[in-house]
Amino acid sequence: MSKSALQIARAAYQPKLPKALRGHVKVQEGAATQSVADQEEIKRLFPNTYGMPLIKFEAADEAAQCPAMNVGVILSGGQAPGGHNVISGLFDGVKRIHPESKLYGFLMGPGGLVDHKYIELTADIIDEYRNTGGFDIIGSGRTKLEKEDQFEKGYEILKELGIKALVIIGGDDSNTNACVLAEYYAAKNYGVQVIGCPKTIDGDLKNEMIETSFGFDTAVKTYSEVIGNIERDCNSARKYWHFIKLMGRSASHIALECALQTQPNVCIVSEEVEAKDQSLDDIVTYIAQVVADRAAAGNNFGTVLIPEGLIEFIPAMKRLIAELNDFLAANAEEFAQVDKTEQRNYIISKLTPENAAIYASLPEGVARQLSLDRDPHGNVQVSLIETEKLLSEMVGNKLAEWKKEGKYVGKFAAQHHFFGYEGRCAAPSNFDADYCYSLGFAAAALIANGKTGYMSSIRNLTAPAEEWISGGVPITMMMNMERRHGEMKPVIQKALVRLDGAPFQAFAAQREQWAKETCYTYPGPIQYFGPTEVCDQPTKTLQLEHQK
Ligand code: FBP
Repeated sequence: MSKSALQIARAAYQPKLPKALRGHVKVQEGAATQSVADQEEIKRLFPNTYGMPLIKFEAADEAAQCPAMNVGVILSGGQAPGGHNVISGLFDGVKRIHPESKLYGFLMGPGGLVDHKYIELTADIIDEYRNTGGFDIIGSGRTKLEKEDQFEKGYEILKELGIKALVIIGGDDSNTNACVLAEYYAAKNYGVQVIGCPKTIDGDLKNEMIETSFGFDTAVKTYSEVIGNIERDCNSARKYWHFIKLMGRSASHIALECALQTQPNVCIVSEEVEAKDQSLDDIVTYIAQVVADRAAAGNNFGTVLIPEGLIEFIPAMKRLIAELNDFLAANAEEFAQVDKTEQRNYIISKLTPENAAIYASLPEGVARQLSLDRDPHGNVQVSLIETEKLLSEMVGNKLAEWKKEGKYVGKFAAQHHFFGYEGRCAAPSNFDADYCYSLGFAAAALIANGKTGYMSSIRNLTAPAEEWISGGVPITMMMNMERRHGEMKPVIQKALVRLDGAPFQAFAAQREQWAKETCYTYPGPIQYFGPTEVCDQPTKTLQLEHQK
């Protein structure tokens, strides 16, 4: 396989570990935990894994005696930079515990466990993937592990390979699966532990104990580089408005972090739209006003950041999508029989009058996208909805009206971009390379200490890596009950952007100035070698959240 100069140099990078994981490790157990909400219900559903204590690792003088152990690993859901380092940290961790330990990778996501598709991850394979982006070492997939027959099929292969523990590297949905599986194997006394790892570029798997999900750092830095480049082009040519949609299925963390890094003229934050009960027209009017004000000052250019999940946060749209989700889950077969040209009318005829009216008012393309297949977790595939085009078209229409009324004089020409896949497999930043390697290493220590139903956790992330705190958090602690596929299910609570949080407050304090003036900042590409202030900085979100 031919390699770039950076790949070769980067292969030699030794990720930094917290001090407690550098030598022998001992466990310190904290207080018992409870779920963030719906305690009684979660406790009833997870009798074996509810209420376990928080775990913190500390340096020990002597090695604990631990036999060789076979461990399995699964990459689940969307790619996120650093996944390969979680696996290499896990590999090095289990080998350090006992050199005869083995690591097996299940192929193409949780489906690999059910279908018994796997490879043994040997040192040669691991060395090829250290510090690289992507999930291609074993591939990923979105199969939802939720049925007993899947758990049993999985157990067959785990037993055959003598696997003591399974590590599931995934987002909120996949870690929910990990917890359900941990509970099931514990209830059956199968002797298989399950450990989760917090992955998602979306940054919405976080709480007091999980400060950030891995991959967010690299993805936002990759997008911010390109947004900065576009801003510089925009400020040079002075003739375009760039509408940039940014990935992040639900929460706006990515858009907000990119705004803090690049200071665009507009950034929409979905959580604010919801809190202020804004309509699509309110958002369009706000953007059009910024365009008109800049035009009045002679600036017919600008940049607008739009979070991918926006549509679902506009309250009226949210009500529509919720009804559509339930309706399509219950009537999937009947809907599939309806002729494509009739689907729109069919849906309109089935919805409540309020939602039918909104659905009917949507442009054809957006309406169609809302009725497309859900992902296996029941989510609308928001990355397919072209919100950037929808908004720029509606802004253009509003400006045309204002022009007739004499309220706007200027030119409006739009360019559209969608950044998502461009960042999901980028070579991990030093932060993600170190964080992920440490997460993998901590997962190995949790396994060696017999833990199940835990998520690997590394905290104190704005400090230098050696001061990071490693341990484990019971997954049930992060759970609540939510409506999915028309039924109430236990799931990990998603962390949305908090409007009273420091990152949003910092943005809100500056956005008026960014709208009027041209305050762009240009972060440039991720640097892997060089001064620590250039190479090792965590995101602004993390820095602001830690500035208490
Ligand atoms: P995860 O939640 O699995 O990490 O995936 C996040 C994400 O990158 C979202 O930002 C995006 O909406 C989605 O995946 C797209 O996934 P796919 O390419 O499978 O449609």
